[in-house]
Amino acid sequence: MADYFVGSKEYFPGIGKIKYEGPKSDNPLAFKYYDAEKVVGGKKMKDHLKFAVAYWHSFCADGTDPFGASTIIHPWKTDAKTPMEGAEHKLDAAFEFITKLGAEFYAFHDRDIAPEGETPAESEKNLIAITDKAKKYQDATGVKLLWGTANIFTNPRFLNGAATNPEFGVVALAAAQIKAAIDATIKLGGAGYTFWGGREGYMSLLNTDMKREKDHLAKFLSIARDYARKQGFKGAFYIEPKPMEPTKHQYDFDTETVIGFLRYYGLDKDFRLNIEANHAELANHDFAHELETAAAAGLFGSVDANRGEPRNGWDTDQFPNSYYETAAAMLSILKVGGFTTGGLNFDAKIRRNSVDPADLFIAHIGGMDAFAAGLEIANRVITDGKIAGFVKNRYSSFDSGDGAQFEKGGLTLEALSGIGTKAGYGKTGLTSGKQEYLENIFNQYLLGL
Ligand code: XUL
Ligand code: CO
Repeated sequence: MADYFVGSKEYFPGIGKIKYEGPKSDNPLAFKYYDAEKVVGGKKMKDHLKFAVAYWHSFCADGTDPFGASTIIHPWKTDAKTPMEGAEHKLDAAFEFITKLGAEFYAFHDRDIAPEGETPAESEKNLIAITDKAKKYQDATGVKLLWGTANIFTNPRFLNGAATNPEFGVVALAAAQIKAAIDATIKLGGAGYTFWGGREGYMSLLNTDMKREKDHLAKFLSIARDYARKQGFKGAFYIEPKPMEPTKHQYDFDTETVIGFLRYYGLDKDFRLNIEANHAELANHDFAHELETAAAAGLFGSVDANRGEPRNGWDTDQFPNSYYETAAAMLSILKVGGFTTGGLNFDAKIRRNSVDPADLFIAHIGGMDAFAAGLEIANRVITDGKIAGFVKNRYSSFDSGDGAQFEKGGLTLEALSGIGTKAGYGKTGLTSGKQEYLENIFNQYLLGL
């Protein structure tokens, strides 16, 4: 039996199972660092990293940009007579690609996997038919669904938003999609369900009632949660922050904003964060900053693994390739105990001039290698313990005595001020933060790979 899946037709002929060949390999279709079964820090690489292939970028996006037509030919689209046949071929191509690559998960929007019909009922019927087939393919291959979601931003009816749309009728149509997408996610055993608020924001304050829109968004999320739980969904709900694009301002601006929103509306028991590297950058944050912010709130969930182009102000969704950034991210992820329901979903697309079928493999291989290397580097930082030891010691004055009392809430402002006044100025506070020393240590681990 082949160690990969081929459906009605082989869509990536000439490419077999991608194998680990080590850092010296010059085979572009081999892993240099990602060795799925290798144990790092007590766990296999594949179980740490939980890679997912994003359906929309890999099997739908065709290189179109605001200045040019499509450049990437998808044979699974061109060889189909009807949209449903196209969806079936796309599913074949997706499972062939995912199994050849050796990723264990995938993620999709409803409209990526099945076409919209003439009516909401027909759309739902299409989704049920294709996901029935996806279930069979999952069972046959062992590939799992990291999360499902609904595309409630592409169709023109969502031009003023979905859950935050000023027209009730649009909110109801968004609900029809979300309900069907939740059903599909449950059927496929999805570990999560993601809400990325594509157009849940505003283009102008002059036509916007912000309070009402945010209330509607919270109401929508809470009834979606209630429905899914009633249907037996045990997985995580994710909110994926992004500050802007396509709206001028998106309500889920960044992780800190989402945490405030979830807590204000009492949604923080069920919802966690799906953090995307490129979105972090658009919000003027480091990727690791967003991960640590979610972790500090106990709301870390999953990751959309990609990168931006630092000098471009938009979401370029490129494949991750900075070992420094993946190491910093993996350090934050390991510190919080690793993924539970989440994983590393490649919300990334090949450039429009990457027109060879092999380019899709090469891009994913690079991203998987970057995170595997990041994992090894982060594991060494943790095992060695120098940096963590430094951080622990930096706060040690709160571990006992008056500092510990303060942390416990045992000191009034008068008592605290009394301690400061009695101690006097002296040299208190003139302690080095040792940033360069720590950065140098981090670089030693990076190069010691
Ligand atoms: C858009 C984006 C989405 C979400 C899923 O910027 O990241 O693809 O990940 O809707
Ligand atoms: Co994303």
